[in-house]
Amino acid sequence: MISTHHSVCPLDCPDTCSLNVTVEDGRVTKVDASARNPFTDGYICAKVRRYPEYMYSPLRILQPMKRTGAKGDGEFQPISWDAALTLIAEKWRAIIAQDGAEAILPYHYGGSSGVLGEDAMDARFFQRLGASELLKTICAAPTGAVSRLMYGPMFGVPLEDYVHAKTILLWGVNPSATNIHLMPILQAAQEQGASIAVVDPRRTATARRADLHLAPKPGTDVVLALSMIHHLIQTERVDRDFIAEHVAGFDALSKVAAQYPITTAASICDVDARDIEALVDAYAAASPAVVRCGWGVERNRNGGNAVRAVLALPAVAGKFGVRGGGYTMSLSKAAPIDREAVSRPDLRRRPVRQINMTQLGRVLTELRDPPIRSLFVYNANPVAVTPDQNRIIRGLKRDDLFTVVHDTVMTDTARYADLVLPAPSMLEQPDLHKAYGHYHMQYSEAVIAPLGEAMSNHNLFCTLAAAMGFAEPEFKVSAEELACQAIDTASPLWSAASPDDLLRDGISTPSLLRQGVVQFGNVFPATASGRVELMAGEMGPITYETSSGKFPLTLLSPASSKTINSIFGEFLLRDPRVSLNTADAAARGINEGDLVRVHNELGEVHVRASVGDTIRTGVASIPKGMWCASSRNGSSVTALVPDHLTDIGDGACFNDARVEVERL
Ligand SMILES: Nc1nc2c(c(=O)[nH]1)N[C@H]1C(S)=C(S)[C@@H](COP(=O)(O)OP(=O)(O)OC[C@H]3O[C@@H](n4cnc5c(=O)[nH]c(N)nc54)[C@H](O)[C@@H]3O)O[C@H]1N2
Ligand SMILES: Nc1nc2c(c(=O)[nH]1)N[C@H]1C(S)=C(S)[C@@H](COP(=O)(O)OP(=O)(O)OC[C@H]3O[C@@H](n4cnc5c(=O)[nH]c(N)nc54)[C@H](O)[C@@H]3O)O[C@H]1N2
Ligand code: SF4
Ligand SMILES: [Mo]
Repeated sequence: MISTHHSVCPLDCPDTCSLNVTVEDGRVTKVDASARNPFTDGYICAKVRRYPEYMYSPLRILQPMKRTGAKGDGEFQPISWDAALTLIAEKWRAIIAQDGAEAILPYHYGGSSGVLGEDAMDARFFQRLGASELLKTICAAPTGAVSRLMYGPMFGVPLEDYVHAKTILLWGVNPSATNIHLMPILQAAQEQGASIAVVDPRRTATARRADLHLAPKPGTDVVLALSMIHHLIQTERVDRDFIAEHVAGFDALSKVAAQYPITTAASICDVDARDIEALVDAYAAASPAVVRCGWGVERNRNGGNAVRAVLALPAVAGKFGVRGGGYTMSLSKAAPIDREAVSRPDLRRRPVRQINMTQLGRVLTELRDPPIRSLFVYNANPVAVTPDQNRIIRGLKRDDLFTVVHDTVMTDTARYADLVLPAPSMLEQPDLHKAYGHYHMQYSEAVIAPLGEAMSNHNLFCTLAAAMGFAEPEFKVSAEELACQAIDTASPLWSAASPDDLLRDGISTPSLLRQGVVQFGNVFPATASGRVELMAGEMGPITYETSSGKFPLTLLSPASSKTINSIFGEFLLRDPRVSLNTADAAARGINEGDLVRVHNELGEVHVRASVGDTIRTGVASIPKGMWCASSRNGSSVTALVPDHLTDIGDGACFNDARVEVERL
């Protein structure tokens, strides 16, 4: 029997596509686009079209399993759910009696889940347990902190409205891989005369389409943006009226910007001064002009201040007040979700310590009072995605650490678990979906029942609550009930009559979107002053630190079209390459396809080289999300990534890695 079903892709991608899923005799055979979500109508990415391969892969975890070999060997034997739950409850009771509940650490990043998959029943459970709290800093911490402190935040320009813009500035973002439904909008804008500028050290497919491409040294964006601001001031192209009425901190910002005349910035960023001028001209002259600030900007020690300087541009140049003008960051904060109703922080009985997820290796190997005795990993694959892989592995190998991993497939992290628990794929569970690239809210039912003995996050944490003896009614709600509780019907972005309508129709489009979102037209900063706070105290002074160290190349590890973070890496990114500029490769005697050793003080990764002009000199790049088995030496790119934190927001500095590359 063949049937087709609506679903939604919850993977950590801005697009959150609506899907059409074909099921034949109970088996998913095809995943394709559906017209339900107008933003993503027409097509989906190639990787999710191959989702059935992922669902039915030999690495799929279908039942609970207990470790039999050494940690990391990946040898397990099946056990029953009852036995698994009893084991967890026994271990945790013993740990709590000895060291307290803060010796237990949940490790998760909900990017690849909907609203029900993360910070929902799981949060209720770990708060009630009294476990240490995880600070989710691995992505979007600097952008999130800065946009909140400067703008409150303010609802962003919808990507659909880029078609109205005359200049589009894509800063540290590569939608050709990471936000594919923006690409046709960019093309339509260009056809209507818009000019597109890209700031990226790599010559990405997005950059190749642009009218202007600046390839600064990584980590120098704060200098570049400040020099643009200074040049705008010097050439009297700032909007003094707008600043007087709506901006705080302009004079202080101007003073810092004055340290970076264009010639100084050109030398620090290693770009042509004329290109900076051209960028300022293109931006200043056009209206509407919009800035898409990406996540590539934030992932280095200067990342917070870089985002701050980039987000200052529209305020200084007076680019607000017109449809298609202003800035866009993540749109998900605007979603009509009542976070507290979902996660119930009131279930926590006493304050607990907070632990920065970016420094997991350090946490597992150094933290005391109490040390982490049990790690519960779900919605995350830290061995593959978190800085300082070798240190994380050293921590995971500790004999006195009880590690549980709940995942869909046997990841690089799951191999180190004492207990592995089976999670359903995205097509085997209901979820409520907000997006960070559009404003539509969506809901999806399970398309098929969970494979094997897989248990959704929601059901698992309800079950664990029962196993730990938590009697509160908060642990006895169904996923559908929680979805209804989650919706904030008082939000200006909620427009359906009731949550039930969304559960029935599968999509709800906010009426604000139908009217058009206009920054400083119908949406405003949510700061206490109501102004744009360029120098908000919590951000500290504007700083710029140069990158140094004994290794000559900066290693980037941005997203590729092959994976979503590490998801699909096991079969779509089997031969990751390190990209090198032709000059850097020649200086090292490296040719296209050579097997090379990329190394620094933290580790080494053996992969093949890809040589050309798609990356600037002094910079190397390996795609994020590769699995350990995809390199010749069993290490993946995060083995090279240091675990220091960003200037604002305490985020991860993936792109601060410094390496040398040599032929093997
Ligand atoms: N196909 C696919 N799509 C994805 C993802 C994925 O893994 N695969 N991941 C999703 C997630 S979780 C996120 S957060 C987003 C991220 O999506 P993007 O915002 O596009 O972020 P990145 O891929 O990290 O980096 C974007 C670009 O920034 C450049 N860059 C690196 N360092 C610097 C710098 O110092 N300055 C400047 N100006 N540019 C720099 C990189 O070369 C890269 O081309 O994408 C989401 N979409
Ligand atoms: N080198 C490098 N590394 C990076 C970055 C970088 O720029 N460079 N960027 C980072 C970014 S942007 C991000 S957002 C993080 C992402 O970090 P993570 O969110 O940890 O990465 P994912 O690979 O998406 O891992 C999600 C895991 O959850 C599992 N999963 C999926 N559905 C479910 C479910 O329903 N239940 C459970 N229990 N598990 C499920 C998936 O199989 C997968 O193993 O990685 C970061 N890592
Ligand atoms: S990963 Fe992104 S583009 Fe691909 S189907 Fe999911 S939401 Fe759409
Ligand atoms: Mo991310």
